[in-house]
Amino acid sequence: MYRQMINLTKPSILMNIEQNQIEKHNDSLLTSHQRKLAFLKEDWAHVDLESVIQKLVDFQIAIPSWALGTGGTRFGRFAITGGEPRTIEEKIEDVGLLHALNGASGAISLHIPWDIPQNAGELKKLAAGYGLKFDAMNSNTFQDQAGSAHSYKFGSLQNVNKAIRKQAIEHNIEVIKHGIALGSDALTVWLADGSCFPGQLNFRKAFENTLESLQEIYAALPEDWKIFVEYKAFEPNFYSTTVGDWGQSLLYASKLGKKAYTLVDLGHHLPNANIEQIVALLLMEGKLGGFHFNDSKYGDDDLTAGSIKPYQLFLIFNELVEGMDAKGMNHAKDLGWMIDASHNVKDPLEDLLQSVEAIMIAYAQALLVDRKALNEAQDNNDVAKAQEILQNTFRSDLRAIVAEARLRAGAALSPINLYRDLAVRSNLVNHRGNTVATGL
Ligand code: LRH
Ligand code: MN
Repeated sequence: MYRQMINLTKPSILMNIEQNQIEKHNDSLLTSHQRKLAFLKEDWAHVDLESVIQKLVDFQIAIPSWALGTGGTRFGRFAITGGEPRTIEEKIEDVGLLHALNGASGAISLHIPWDIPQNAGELKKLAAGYGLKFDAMNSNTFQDQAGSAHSYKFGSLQNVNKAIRKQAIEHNIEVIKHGIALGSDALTVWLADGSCFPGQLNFRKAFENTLESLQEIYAALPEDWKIFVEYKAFEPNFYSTTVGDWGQSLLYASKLGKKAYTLVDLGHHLPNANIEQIVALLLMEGKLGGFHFNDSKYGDDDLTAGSIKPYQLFLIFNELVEGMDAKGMNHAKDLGWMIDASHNVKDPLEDLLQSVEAIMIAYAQALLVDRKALNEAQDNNDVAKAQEILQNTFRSDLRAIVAEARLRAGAALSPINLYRDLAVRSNLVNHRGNTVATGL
């Protein structure tokens, strides 16, 4: 059992999930789980399921610190029943809780200044107590901070005003310093920069200012760090975005150097974009850094991963497994796996448990695609056969394999049921009150 139980020593600890509670829960579900698993083992006897399950155990998805409370839109924010984390310590507690339940949420991704660490050493110890590490740090030059000298109304790294660019560069360097103290090894830069009307912006100058600014930030990166350039088609600017698509992000990352990569947020594409093809090409170029998983029907809806387009999520993982194996990459370590979601109508912790489950299922399906047969079908232009191979795996219920990985990691067979059976939310409310978290 690699994960320490949540300890009671810390006064702010409100909710602990004892190992015996997880074991009692698992015991109640074990017979049906083992029956389903035995059925799958028979069905997939031609595959090394043990290595698939081990890959699932090793696969960890970072939880965004800004998505542990209720999200909202410009039209409103309807808080859940309360119990939202008030401090960075309570956010780490909540991610620790998720990790105790599913064994697959072993990292938290912080957003500065929403989560400025006061005592990095203490935080590292607290996080380690839950088996958590600090994933990519996120800077924020899309909101003006109280007391800041300059406004980002007309952009940050692109801004025509050198002093404003300098302020944004210094902020990113500050974020790197926080990350170094926490043991993180990556910086995600998402820029809201762009324009709302034709004529407002000189696109070439905006690109050159942004690149020059990113080069200063890049120069401040420790040798073993990565910088993820996150692209987005629109919002909050609605005519142009200065890092607007994968091509522009790839251009920046290629001009910056070997520590720079692109970051794919699934909700940041124009309608009907073929994201799995984008992923395949960025991976081929060695410039895919990581993901912000979520789902969407229209814009940057930040909905639960796999809740709207589960087949697309599977097709993305299908390209990831094919592309990573082609490069001999380590699935769990060589790319940044993060969720970026916002919860307007669901309990944030339940929503995050569902997102992790959907991602693990898509990964399991991709690991079970018969690559040899698929390559043969592709080489023979046997289109129907190729589709059969993919859809056969997608239509297979592999939940017992994902559950088995949790069981072996010391987590719960059914995280969301245990979350409810232990009345975690009402415990949080009793302890924290009707609190609202910082973040989006
Ligand atoms: C921008 C984004 C970015 C974060 C923000 C919270 O839409 O995806 O990754 O900084 O959401
Ligand atoms: Mn994002």
